[in-house]
Amino acid sequence: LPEHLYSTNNFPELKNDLMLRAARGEKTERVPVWVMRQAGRYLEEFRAMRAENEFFKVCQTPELACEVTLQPIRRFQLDAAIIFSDILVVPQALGMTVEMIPGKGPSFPEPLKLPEDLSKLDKDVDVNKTLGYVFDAITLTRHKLEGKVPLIGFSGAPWTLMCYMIEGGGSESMSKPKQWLYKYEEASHQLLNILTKVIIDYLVGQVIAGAQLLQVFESHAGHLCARTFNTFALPYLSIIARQVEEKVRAQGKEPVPMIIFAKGAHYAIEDLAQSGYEVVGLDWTVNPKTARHQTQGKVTLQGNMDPGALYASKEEIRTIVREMLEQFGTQQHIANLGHGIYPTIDPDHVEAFVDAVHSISEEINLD
Ligand code: 1CP
Repeated sequence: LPEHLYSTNNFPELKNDLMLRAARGEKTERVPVWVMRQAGRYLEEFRAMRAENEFFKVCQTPELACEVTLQPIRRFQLDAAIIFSDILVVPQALGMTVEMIPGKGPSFPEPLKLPEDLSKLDKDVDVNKTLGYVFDAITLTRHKLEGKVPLIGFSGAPWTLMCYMIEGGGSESMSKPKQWLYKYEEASHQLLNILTKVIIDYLVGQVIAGAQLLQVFESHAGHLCARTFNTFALPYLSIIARQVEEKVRAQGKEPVPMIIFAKGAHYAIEDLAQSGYEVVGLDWTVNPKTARHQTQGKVTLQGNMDPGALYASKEEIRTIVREMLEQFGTQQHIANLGHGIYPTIDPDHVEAFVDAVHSISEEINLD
């Protein structure tokens, strides 16, 4: 590929800044919309790509990751792209093996079992060496997007990554990492600190590479309670927001808006609104009006249609979107699903969702 596509100095001018304005709490003429897991298995062009390439090979090859990132942008009037990668590239950077098993999901052949296993991690990872492929994918994608929409970078949050590193994969209960919280409190904090450090470097690197917003996925907040969230999740999330901003500035760059999506953290919405993030993502179990009341205009809210609602008819989807937009109000809102899209969703229904957000939010704003 030509050298200039890996240069961070000459990005095309951004033509659609709705997401950025909404994230900063500025006025928008309509509600911006993107979809968690908008690049993924519900798209046939993604499945075709995956049939030819192993999952982490797609992540590790900037041209392939860029292509998959652009697939939903070509189909739908989305207001942001999200770089194609996975939260589990961070445990890989720390030296752990992660495999993606078809039909099952991610699997760690050697998960962490006891506190002494922490010594096996490469604690002083240089993210430019271990995760430079993500930075290259981001830079390339910024060029290929031609300024159409902004590009979101992301990372898993410390507790969520700790879950996978100890549990060894997805789980109903996350009982193994939860045992660590109650049996090995000190080692838990050691691990969370190791993760926080690399996540900060990783997110800063993404901004330097060209990411225009950042989302932190605390996907397993729902396995915690208010007490354990306040001890093992929230302090690290706050440090990440603060230090990413500071370190981006120290490198002579403008900080970007940050989104925290803590799935299942309905008990922590007030605290999350004061944790240093511009945007708080809500899962579909949260009542938008309650969240507005709890956050008092301090942050922009993102979400939160039930991903299952995409199984409804297109007419019904419009009705559900209208109700959602009326509940949120059309300012300080970024429309999204309340979690990732399921692989069995019809792409035409995604289009119906996106188009409904556009037309209905514009209509409400004109009233
Ligand atoms: O074979 C395949 O193609 C696997 C499916 C798949 C995809 C498309 C996985 C495995 N990861 C991804 C991409 C991905 N993962 C993105 C891409 C960008 C986009 O949104 O379009 C993102 C942002 C993620 C983030 C991610 N990975 C999260 C956080 C979001 C969430 O869903 O809460 C989590 C928890 C993961 C772990 C993971 N990776 C893949 C799966 C199936 C899982 C979940 C495992 C589990 O807990 O059961």
